Amino acid sequence: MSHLLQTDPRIHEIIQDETSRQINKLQLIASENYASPSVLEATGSVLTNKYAEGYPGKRYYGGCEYVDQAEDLARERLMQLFGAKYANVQPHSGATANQAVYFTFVQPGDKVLGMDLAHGGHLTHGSPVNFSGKLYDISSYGVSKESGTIDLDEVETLAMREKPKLIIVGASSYSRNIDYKAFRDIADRAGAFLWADIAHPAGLIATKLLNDPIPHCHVVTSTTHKTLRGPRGGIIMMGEDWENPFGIVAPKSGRVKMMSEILDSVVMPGIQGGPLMHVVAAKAVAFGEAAQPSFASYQKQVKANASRLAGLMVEHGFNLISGGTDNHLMLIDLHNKNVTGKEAEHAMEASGITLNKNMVPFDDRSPFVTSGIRIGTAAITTRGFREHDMTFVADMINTVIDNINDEATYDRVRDEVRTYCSKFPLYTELSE
Ligand code: DSN
Repeated sequence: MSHLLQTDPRIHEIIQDETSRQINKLQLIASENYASPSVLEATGSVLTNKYAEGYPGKRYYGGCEYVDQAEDLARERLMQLFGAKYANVQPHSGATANQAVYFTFVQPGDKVLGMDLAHGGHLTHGSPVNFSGKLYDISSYGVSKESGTIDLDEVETLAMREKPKLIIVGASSYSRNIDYKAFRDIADRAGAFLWADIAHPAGLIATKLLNDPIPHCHVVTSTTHKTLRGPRGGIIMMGEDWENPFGIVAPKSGRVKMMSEILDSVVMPGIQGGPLMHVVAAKAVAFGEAAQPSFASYQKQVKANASRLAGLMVEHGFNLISGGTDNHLMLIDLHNKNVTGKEAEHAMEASGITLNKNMVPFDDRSPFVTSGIRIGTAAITTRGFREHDMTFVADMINTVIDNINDEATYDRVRDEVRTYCSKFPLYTELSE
């Protein structure tokens, strides 16, 4: 950072402020984590200078001998981690990885069935404000009002009625284990491809703490920066490679192209140009870290922390959608506390606790207000929080909700949070 301090003190200051924010506040956003110093180092490396359109051994630019090695390592490590036969590590983001799946498996106007964003789905799973909702004929399933869990009967009814070409399974605020095999049975009966988006639980799936989608889905996408704890980015995987069923052949030989070839060409040159090779290298670092025994222990702790925190929140009288959690997150309906998601997010932020407002299933408020909050344990577990620390986390959240609009409470909680966080040093080499 010494160069930046000299050449651009304003940006240097902003980065230092953000570092302090991440260190001194409770980071409970379920889609965030703290990447390791090694991941940060690779992300900030000279690989950012290299253009490498194409794939290893088949680039449109010279000088790719080293970035080729980084991309090969990233792909090999990722396939090993998830037991996949195909991986593409170039998507700049989860949204881009998802776009590649749409462009590979369906045509504009085709029917697609995905989880409703308001019930826990993802923006790119058919929201009307996203390209997915604009380009495709989307039907959405949700959770049961009674149980708060995915209503497989509804999924099956919709699938058999709509006969979508593609079914998407995966969520951004769903706290339960997903039965990918049941989804595959439904997809087979409806004649649909099945695609799992595991952006949120990827780390827990890689360490076998949740059901494995790879054997049951035609294609799997993820981001790399949530529970997987890598740099920001996207990935695409398949458990098997197979000849494409769309009649796409190689121009000269007439050979039927494999799905891997089609997915690769949809990512580049179809959607993206030059891959971000510094990020690809950082993905390789993260996948290497995820293969270590310490990563499995970390994921177990993420899950144990979420489970303990969920239990404590219930004891404090909070209403958890589905009653608890199997993964790293929980979704809380604040109706019984007479607080909106927006008010809660604001109050928490003022108190040194960072989380996000979130729609709850069957919400009667807009996405800008919402009736819920989402809490995740991936980041605080990285910095060393254990189950007994969840008592502090639950008590602080409960205190703020019980004292909404009381600035004195916010000030007191913020001081307590800062003191508590100081017991868990983080990024010591990056702080001033
Ligand atoms: N925006 C990400 C999240 O917060 O879950 C993915 O949808």
